[in-house]
Amino acid sequence: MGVCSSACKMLRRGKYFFLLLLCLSVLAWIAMFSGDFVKSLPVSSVTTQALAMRDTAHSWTSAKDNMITPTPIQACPQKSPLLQGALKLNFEPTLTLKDVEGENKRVAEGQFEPSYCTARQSVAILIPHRSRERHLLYLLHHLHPFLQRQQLHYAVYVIQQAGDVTFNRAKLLNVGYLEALKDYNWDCFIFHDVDLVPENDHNLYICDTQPKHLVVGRNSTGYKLRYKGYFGGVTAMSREQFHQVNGFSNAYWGWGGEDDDLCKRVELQKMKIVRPPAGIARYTMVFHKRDSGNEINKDSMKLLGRTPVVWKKDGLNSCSYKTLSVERPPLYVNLTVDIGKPQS
Ligand code: UDH
Ligand code: MN
Repeated sequence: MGVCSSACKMLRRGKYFFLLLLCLSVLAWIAMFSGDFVKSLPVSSVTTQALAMRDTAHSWTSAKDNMITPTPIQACPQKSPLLQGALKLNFEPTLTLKDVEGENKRVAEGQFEPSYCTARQSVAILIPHRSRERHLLYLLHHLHPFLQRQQLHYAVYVIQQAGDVTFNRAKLLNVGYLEALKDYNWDCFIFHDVDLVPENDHNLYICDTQPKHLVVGRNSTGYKLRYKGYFGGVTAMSREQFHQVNGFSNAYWGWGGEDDDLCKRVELQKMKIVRPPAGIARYTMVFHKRDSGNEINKDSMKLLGRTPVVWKKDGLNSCSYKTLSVERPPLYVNLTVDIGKPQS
């Protein structure tokens, strides 16, 4: 009996140990296949390709409205794992709109939203435009993948000035801001020349606590800031910042001055323009000559002098225009507007 009892004890202990092992492996198996395990993986450990596969485009009655997307989704990481840094740009003369649409199947009506995480900001890109179709094509070709790698919820708006009256970049951008807000309560606005293509996707198209100037350098100026205080080309302002300065002046017809005027408005509000590092905020400007209908504005100095006096009543709150059409092809919202003509 003495011999048997110690052997039996050993056997019984072995049985309990085996049972414990079995329980542990069942638990581990359940955890492996539950959604929580997948969700708790850091985003950066999911491959780029897998992220791209899970992206979807959303129509205007998007995920947020009709709850198509399963919730909750985690906020996108501070730094997107999809960024590539310096980019190789290409300007193929044979590129067509169909090609660019084919490359961006997940963009619908100019809009995109990542489905694997909640974008940190919703951003409207506003492009003033008239008769620069080739430049627009090159910009769309580069900008859509660039913005998707930044994991933004965004939409691209092209604001077309109808007719052949002198061009007014600033007023078109005011119109873009007002019209885009009818679609969605965008957090951030990027005011974007059609011919400037960003060279590095670390140049983030998001808004800061201060107005942000994104073009420190461009190929055509030897990658140097054009002049101290320059605030043109591509700028980012939050919905509130732009509202606070009453937007752009509507009074600048022709080339020049409207960006300096916006800079003055920002300074009058005691805001401070910030810029990303020069090595990142680099652009290629597609070569072009001065457009007819956008001659140098000879009144710009005079107008700049009166900015502190008139800014409160010349801007978003006095921007009168007529929307002629709103089209929504796959890659952008196409607004055609009659913005009137210079007073004289
Ligand atoms: N724009 C148009 N159509 C026009 C005029 C202007 O779409 O007819 C828009 C477009 O978004 C453009 C922006 O307004 O990028 C600014 O105009 P711009 O590109 O003509 O201004 P920039 O300062 O050039 O680049 C000024 C004249 C260049 C002369 C070059 C001679 N060396
Ligand atoms: Mn230009």
